[in-house]
Amino acid sequence: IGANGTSSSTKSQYDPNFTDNVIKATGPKANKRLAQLMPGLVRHLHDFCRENEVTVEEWSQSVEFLNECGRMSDDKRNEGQLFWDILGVESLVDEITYKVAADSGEKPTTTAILGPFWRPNAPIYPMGSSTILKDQGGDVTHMHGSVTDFTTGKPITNAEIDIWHTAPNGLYEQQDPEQPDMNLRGRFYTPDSGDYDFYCLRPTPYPIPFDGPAGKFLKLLDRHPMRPAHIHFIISAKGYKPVVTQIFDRRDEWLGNDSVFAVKDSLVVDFAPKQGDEKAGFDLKYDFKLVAV
Ligand code: MBD
Ligand code: FE
Repeated sequence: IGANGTSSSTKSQYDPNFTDNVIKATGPKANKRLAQLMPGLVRHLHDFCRENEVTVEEWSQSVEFLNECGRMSDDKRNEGQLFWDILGVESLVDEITYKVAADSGEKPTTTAILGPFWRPNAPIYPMGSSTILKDQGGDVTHMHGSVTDFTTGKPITNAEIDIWHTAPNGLYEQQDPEQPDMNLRGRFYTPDSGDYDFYCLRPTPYPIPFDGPAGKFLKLLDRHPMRPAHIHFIISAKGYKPVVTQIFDRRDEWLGNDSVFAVKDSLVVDFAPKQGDEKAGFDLKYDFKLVAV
């Protein structure tokens, strides 16, 4: 039985004009983008409810779910974002927003989702320093490479590399009272050579926070909350499109099974054992390639 009114017994509940009336309620001075989005949004939502015969009881649960997400969120917890993440929506809009036209051969650095744990104003460190503010174990890694212009291949000077990742206990610094403020975060600026290097940790796979509504949702879907080990970056430079991205450890067991669907092949990297560096047991080379605006 559908919106086309073919079922005589339910016709009145499925007035074919109902959805159009809601869409037509938008006024002539409406926000342009919203006015463009509303017809599709209302049509999909209404069709969804009709097709699934959503009840008042179920709809109330969805209201409560959204309210719970809001109540749970503050500057350290972004439950709304987590919810969209487990539905793959942040990954989808990331790709829609940042996809690059050129699809053959070598590509500029691919984007990946920001996630809920970036913080502004991470400490600025000189090249070669470490983001590790407290010894909590883990595999110290010397990460290095270059930031170049994808088209010309020329080094980019004064590019900002903003990095953040979890501690070996699987927690970001703001989730964990035992970690110093801004632990495992930092910003680095490239010199004329465009080269960078710093010390960080080989990341650990970890569960997205699952003690809230997003976690309940995962459980109801018989899904796990794990993300493969990853390091987050924002690479930005004057005259270039900023790249929000993540890199992933090829050895990670969750690589093909990310709870927020963010893994892309070109972002999978190899941590190599490193000899002769008393500070680091692993070496990681990764080159960032930016596209001019
Ligand atoms: C994370 O650490 C993350 O990076 C993303 C994208 C979503 C949830 C938790
Ligand atoms: Fe993350």
